[in-house]
Amino acid sequence: MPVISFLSAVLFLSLLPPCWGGLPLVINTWSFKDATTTAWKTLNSGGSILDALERGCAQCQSEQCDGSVGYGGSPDEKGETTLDAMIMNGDTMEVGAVGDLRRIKDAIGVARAVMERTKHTLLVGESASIFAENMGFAAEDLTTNKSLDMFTKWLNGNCQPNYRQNVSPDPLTSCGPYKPSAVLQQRRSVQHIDIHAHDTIGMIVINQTGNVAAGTSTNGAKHKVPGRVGDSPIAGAGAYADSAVGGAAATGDGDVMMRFLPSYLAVELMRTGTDPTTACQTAIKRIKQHFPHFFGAVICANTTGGYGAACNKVPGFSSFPFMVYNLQSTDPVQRAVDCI
Ligand code: SD4
Repeated sequence: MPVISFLSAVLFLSLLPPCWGGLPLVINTWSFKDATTTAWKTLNSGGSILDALERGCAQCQSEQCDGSVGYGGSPDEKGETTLDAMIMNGDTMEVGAVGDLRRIKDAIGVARAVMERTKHTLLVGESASIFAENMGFAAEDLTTNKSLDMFTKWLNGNCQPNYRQNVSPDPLTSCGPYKPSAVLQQRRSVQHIDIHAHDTIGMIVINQTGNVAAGTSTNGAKHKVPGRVGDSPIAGAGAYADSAVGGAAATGDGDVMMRFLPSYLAVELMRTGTDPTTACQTAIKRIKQHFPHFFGAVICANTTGGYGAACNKVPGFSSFPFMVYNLQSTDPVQRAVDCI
């Protein structure tokens, strides 16, 4: 290579942001390394972006990543574990998702079946489970000794904390059954997800030619009201992908975050040329304006291989780890951002 073009190549590389490593790229929330590796290997052995996304998230489901993905975690008020998941194809803008899925372990697999084997986008609850069984997914009990133990301790502690408000008897001291209270408080408080029992997997996969898939899998919020569906299976909230731009995925207080469609907002900002880190920060700041104490983080990546993340600083959560796999290393690398 002539000296001039070598120097200009060096100059070009030095001008690139630090969070850049070209394509392909796999990035996911938290330190779920095996999920990253599985997605990367799937992509590099000829699998599609959807295969990589599905297998990466499925890895976390079977490992029960941090107890908050897959079976046997986050029991609801009745002690049952229910699952939310989604997958989005940024080439076709197709989405498949499941919410409040019961008795089926492979939530991301069912989400993909919704996308590929129906004309719908989101199936929920008991009917989603029946759909899954009909599609060949095994029905199993999602309860484990650990989730049973968590549930029993919660019951013995007067069902604290819980997600009820404006009901009687007082949800701060009782297990119900609840009835609507006579007076409705005007400014209702937010029940935060336990930041020590969090960790939805949100993943973005971008192949060599810039095709993007994004998705999520989670068992949601611990001690949720039965029937609750969080942000993870909602397109634009839990994740979003557009192969013209990039992808984003979110984790945290889903009940709050889903009102702001942070993944959609981040992708739209990147569409206008905003770099991934700033796009993620803006999505977090938008929520923070209204809910300063929400717990949450967003990851973002664009089709040139740039990536970034942001999180909201709250007590006990000042930095957010995420995994990145690209051609710059032979293993997935854990990165972290300081929360804002
Ligand atoms: C939910 N967003 O169901 C998920 C939970 C989560 O970190 O991501 N926790 O609200």
